[in-house]
Amino acid sequence: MSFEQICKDIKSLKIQGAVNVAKAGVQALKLKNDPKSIKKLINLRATEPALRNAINFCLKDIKKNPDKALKHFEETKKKIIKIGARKIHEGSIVFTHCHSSTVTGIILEAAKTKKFEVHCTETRPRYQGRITAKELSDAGIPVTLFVDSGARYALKKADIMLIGADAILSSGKVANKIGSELFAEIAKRYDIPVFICADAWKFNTMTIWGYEEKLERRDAKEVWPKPPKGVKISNIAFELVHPDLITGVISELGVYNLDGFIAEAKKAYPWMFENVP
Ligand code: RUB
Repeated sequence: MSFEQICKDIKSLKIQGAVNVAKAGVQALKLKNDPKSIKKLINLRATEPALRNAINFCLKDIKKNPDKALKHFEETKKKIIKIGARKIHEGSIVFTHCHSSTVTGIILEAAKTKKFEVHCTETRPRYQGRITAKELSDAGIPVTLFVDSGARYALKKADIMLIGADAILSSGKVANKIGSELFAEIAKRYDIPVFICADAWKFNTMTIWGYEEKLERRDAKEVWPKPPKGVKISNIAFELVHPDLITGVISELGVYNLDGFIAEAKKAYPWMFENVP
């Protein structure tokens, strides 16, 4: 695939989910790594520190590091999946939102030895919940898809909420698909543990230095192609989940609360913390 095609597929969400976006970004970087192309890659989607961290890592040694970065994502995914699968118990109901390859990986792994159900929300406006529902149902896992506003019904009987992450900030807040905090609040009300399942390269170290993680705003036409004149449309792709709502982060470094996760990330990937502005 060409550099331009990869960029187009990331922008249009044909390639979606933070890890897939980061991996595709690394493939694109292998094709073109001049400053203009790097800038283009980094700005394809806001709220994607895994992509930015992967690019920074690759630029340290452009010959060797792109393959190392791809290997990183493969190996960490395996670890996260193993750890995460232990959190799913026989006979339980797992709630998830949107499509996170990390979460579906965990669910597929758990389904090798346990029987349980999945409730997922459709994820307006781009319906990534359907990708989740199809992937899991194709694997023989019982799945029920709910409209987003049916999340309370979906969560009421759930035992665990597993969601992915696009960005983890120094404040402990986690950016994930719009709706994530709303649903985490409902989960808290019913005492359902909420786990963030994420590769530690999703930590935005620049937030330590006061920079903000921008939340992507997408085209209004995704929500309503031809709205009546005068109707304003908000199409914010992500929202920040408050750390109070998060039981733990399941990453390749283990299961930790947000502070523990950040401390472990610092030990494991010191290079990520080197960019002091
Ligand atoms: C996808 C989304 C996912 C995270 C994590 O949003 O919010 O939960 O990216 O995914 P979009 P993964 O469809 O807008 O990219 O675990 O695969 O990195």
